[in-house]
Amino acid sequence: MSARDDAAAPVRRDEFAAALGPRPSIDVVGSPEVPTWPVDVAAGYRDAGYWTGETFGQMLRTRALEHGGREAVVGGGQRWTYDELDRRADELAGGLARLGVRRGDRVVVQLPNEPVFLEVLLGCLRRGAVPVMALPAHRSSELLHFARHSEAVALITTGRRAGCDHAALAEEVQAGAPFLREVIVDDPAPRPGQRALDDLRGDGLDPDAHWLPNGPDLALLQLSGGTTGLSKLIPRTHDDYRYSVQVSAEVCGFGPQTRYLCALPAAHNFPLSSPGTLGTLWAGGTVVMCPSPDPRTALDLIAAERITVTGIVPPLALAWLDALSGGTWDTSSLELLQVGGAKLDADVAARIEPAFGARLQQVFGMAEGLVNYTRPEDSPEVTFRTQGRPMSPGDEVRVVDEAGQPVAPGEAGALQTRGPYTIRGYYRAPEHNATAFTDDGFYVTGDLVEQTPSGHLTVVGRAKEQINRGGEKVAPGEVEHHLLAHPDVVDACVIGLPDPQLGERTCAVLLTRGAPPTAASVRRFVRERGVAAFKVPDRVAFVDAFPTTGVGKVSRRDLRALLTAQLLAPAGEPAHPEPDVRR
Ligand code: OOB
Repeated sequence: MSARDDAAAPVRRDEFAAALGPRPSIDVVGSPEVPTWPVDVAAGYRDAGYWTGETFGQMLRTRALEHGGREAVVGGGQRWTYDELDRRADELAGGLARLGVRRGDRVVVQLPNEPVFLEVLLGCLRRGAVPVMALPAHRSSELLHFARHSEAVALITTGRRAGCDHAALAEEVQAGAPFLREVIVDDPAPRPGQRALDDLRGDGLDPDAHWLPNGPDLALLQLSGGTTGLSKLIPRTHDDYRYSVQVSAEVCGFGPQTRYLCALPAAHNFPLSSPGTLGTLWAGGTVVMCPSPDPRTALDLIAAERITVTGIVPPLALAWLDALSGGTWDTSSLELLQVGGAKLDADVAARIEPAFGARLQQVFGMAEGLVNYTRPEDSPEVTFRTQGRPMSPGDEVRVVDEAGQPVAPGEAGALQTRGPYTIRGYYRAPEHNATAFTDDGFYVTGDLVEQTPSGHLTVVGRAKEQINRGGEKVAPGEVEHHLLAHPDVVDACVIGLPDPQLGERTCAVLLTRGAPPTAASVRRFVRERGVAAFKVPDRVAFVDAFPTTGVGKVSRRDLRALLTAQLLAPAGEPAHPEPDVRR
């Protein structure tokens, strides 16, 4: 019997439950495990019209009814209209239902920048299954964590892409995640024990279509950059995420004429919702999926597809600027270039408009919620030097000192925020939530900012132990955990060092027993533990002892100063004491 026959056989719900053995819990939104907004606050957001109750499944259907024949998504040689995307989402939802994937069940999704990403995402959202938004760069250790922590019942991934065999990766995850019943691969010839995505397509509508999600339900689980440990999962509801998509699209002037190039990994909050692919679909525009953000691929697509807007991180802005200065590309269709995810240098900001012939917009956002944009009416000074202002009138931001008291206007302080699309707690993380959120529900962002009288924010530093590697976030604790598993390593500390391209690069500082291993072997060791390449330390340094703080903790600040001095020291004048910094 083929997998399809098996799935199509009528099964009673009670039989299903018995046949499947242990079932992961269905989350109760609003429980301590899945925190949500207090009832009166939620009512206020509904009264204000922020939350409409419309789900993403409904949003797509409405757009298909309005713009059925218009192009919705392009990429990988395919062009789908709104009608086609809507039909595909229906079929996917139906396929998931036939596999027993219920409303509220978690599904880890790891797909490349191809139209299938939106097909699967919208299929899950229509079914009410909750996608966990993995990036293509994630490897077994991250995927296992997502699957276990969310008790995912399914993993949807691709075949071989960019040198990675995702189906083989999925096999590893399957072996270590007890609730994972289904591994679905976008490949016509799946491995034994896995299922082809095609099996979910083409069998028509969701047989349980009456049992659809509602506005307050969980829509998806975004990923946090993390600080000390593994990524936290970020519970976003249909109500809050759809609102963030809508207000983003409005602030950025998206409409049916918008042609958005999705150049960053599609699952990330920035290209997904700020306004990104979902904002483009909300506005009835066209999404063009860009398989790689390298300048040649992206600039070729901008010209060929008459792209009007795209969003990138600062290192890509530098790479694209460099390419433009050395070659000829037609960027005349581009109206808006969004740059965010990490701090954009003001001088680089000033080069964008002349080079691209497009307006620059700075975007300072976070997967937990708050998104700030610079606006068309902002002066060049504000556009170049600030990271924008909050997008919604419902956003509350405060800038506080170490005692939690508001700083004087214009002074630097820690940014805290709450509002109609900023979460009130991470998913299944009550202990962490106790410190990441204040008693009155503000998210402690870990960013140090200055606020202008107009409400614009300039990011001036970070209070959190996170490294921002050109927009990709690295949690030192997560990498240290892998380093400590190395047989020669006694202690490890991962820090960020300044870098002209990426803003920061990672450096693993190690205390070893015996002769230190080579930097290359340490890097290989971390890679082979199954972590995303962007978390593998860029540099490895060895010390005889760590500088410590008054209470005996490793002083990351001193270590950073020491290694930065060493990097900056002219050749032949090593800083003292001399750490052995190797690439
Ligand atoms: C975006 O989201 P995440 O969750 O990957 O990272 C959030 C953190 C912020 O807390 C801040 O530390 C940093 O990334 N960040 C910026 C920045 N944008 C984000 N730091 C300085 N300047 C900026 N423009 O990165 C994200 C989510 C939605 C839209 C845009 C970016």
